[in-house]
Amino acid sequence: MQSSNSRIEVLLGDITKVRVDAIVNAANSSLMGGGGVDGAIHRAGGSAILEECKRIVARQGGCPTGEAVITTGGNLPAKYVIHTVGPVWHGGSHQEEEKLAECYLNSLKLAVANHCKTIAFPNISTGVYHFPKEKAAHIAVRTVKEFLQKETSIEKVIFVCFDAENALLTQEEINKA
Ligand code: AR6
Repeated sequence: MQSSNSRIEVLLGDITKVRVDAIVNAANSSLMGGGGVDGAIHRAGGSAILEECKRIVARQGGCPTGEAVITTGGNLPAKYVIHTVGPVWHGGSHQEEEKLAECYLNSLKLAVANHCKTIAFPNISTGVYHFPKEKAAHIAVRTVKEFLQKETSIEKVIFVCFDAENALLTQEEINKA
């Protein structure tokens, strides 16, 4: 089996352009779209994504922080979008770190349940939600590495970073033993 590190990559760029089985969206609980990567995904993927989000909300209500739901990728090169809701950073004493780890874990579980072999993540919560980037990179990479050690069906996890600082921090975490 390939080591978990060889199945993790960093890419500097736009996640809406990445051809994988599933891309992850840093959404909010309403699932009704927003700014940042959420806005970019809905713009590029078209109305089919929002229509499916509306059906999910009608069924279960919104998506709580740390949880994830899956929709079509619409017009995106990715087959699916996994929408997860990151924590807003409130100083670190409101379970922000646990919730961020749950985002990655629940997204990966949903990917496996939907037979996805390749998945791309943005740097969840590090934009509008102001989670410190270094801490977020540590949690993201640790959670993915631990998951890949147990789950062999995922062939590739790509961290698609929109800024050089996140790309560097994420790569540094991957390089750690
Ligand atoms: N591809 C990859 N990463 C991107 C892209 C893109 N096209 N666009 C932005 N990023 P944010 P959050 C990066 O603010 O902090 C939304 O309004 C961005 O540089 O998108 O989890 C939602 O609706 C940053 O590193 O998400 C929520 O209300 C990362 O994606 C709220 O923002 C996350 O930044 C969620 O806030």
